[in-house]
Amino acid sequence: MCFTKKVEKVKRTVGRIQDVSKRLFFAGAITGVSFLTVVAGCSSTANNNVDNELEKLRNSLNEVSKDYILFGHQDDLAYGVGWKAVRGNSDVKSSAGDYPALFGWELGNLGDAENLDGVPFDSIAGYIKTAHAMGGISTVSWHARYPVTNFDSWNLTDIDMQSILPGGENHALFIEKLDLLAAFFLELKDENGNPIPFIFRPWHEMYGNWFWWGRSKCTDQQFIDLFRFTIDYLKNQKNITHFLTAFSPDNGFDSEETYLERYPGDDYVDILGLDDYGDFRRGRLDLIVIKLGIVSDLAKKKNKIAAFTETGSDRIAIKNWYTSNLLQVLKANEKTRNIAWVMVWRNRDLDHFYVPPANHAEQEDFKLFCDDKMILLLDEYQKLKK
Ligand code: BMA
Repeated sequence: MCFTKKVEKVKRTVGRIQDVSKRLFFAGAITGVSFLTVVAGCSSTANNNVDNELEKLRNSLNEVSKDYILFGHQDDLAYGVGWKAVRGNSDVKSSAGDYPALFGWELGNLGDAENLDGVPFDSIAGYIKTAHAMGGISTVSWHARYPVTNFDSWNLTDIDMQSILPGGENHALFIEKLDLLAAFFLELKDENGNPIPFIFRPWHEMYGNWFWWGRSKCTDQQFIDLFRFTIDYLKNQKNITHFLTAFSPDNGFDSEETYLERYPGDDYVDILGLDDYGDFRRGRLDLIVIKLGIVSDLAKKKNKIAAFTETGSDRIAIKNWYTSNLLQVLKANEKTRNIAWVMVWRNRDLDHFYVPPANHAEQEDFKLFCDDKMILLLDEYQKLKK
């Protein structure tokens, strides 16, 4: 069934699921056992194969991180500067000769036919399958609409986080969004029908004030509840287990303690990330090195994977940004070298891009960056796996 049809099916069944969810939650509240704990038992039958594939992905990232850093690009196969939906196209490939090893995708506006950047959800599922077939890794972010008003992620009007959490009067509307998410994730299967392992990076940049799940719109505890409920619901209620979860703060922290203020807990997180554009813009490479160091140290202590989950210089406004900024930061020390991947944001057009398209003045610098022994594109990553 194509994803759009599946969405319709989800919408039809959502009322029934909400009822079950409410009953379970309230039953749990009465007995003192969270309903998520109750349904957790159901997932013990989780397919071993799924677990194996997920462990392979985790191990692969751990192995890579010892000596290399994978290069990733948002929406790489979907469009680039001057093209859209051309099979096989990629701005990273046209510029540096190979596809990225990691591909970022975005699920904002789930429930519509297209995501918030105009990419059909059916196509996104297809790109994730293609990326997997090529041996690449997909990471998925979700600029979710606020479930009550359906305003976009950046709209901070009328946010009442408590109302969408378990027990809140709008919780059912949140469940409706999670069901759409679950339906999409269930579509992610390879040609043999096996679930494709991927990285889910929800509720990112939670220390900023630009998203409805940011600092100004919810308490740390409410954020943690939101994050935990999302993961618990997918895993325990929907039995979706073929993903690693990334915790992906923006640069608004300066110590392990402040990095962890909204951390949902070790049981909920596999990857510790950092999204940082601002420190590059301000020329504060020193701060990025410190922040990546904090992430890397914590990952080591907690036996997690560290990653530079989002970064870039829009329109490559900083000359030779790839070698004079990004590579310097990544090579700064043992800690920064220990991150598993770095991902830059999307190439919409010449007014908004992060990978220089072919023949752009920054192409040579980008190639130099990609040629560095530490940085892996797709082909090099495949060779390493063998
Ligand atoms: C932002 C910009 C927006 C886009 C959003 C979600 O950084 O690229 O144009 O809609 O990410 O992908």
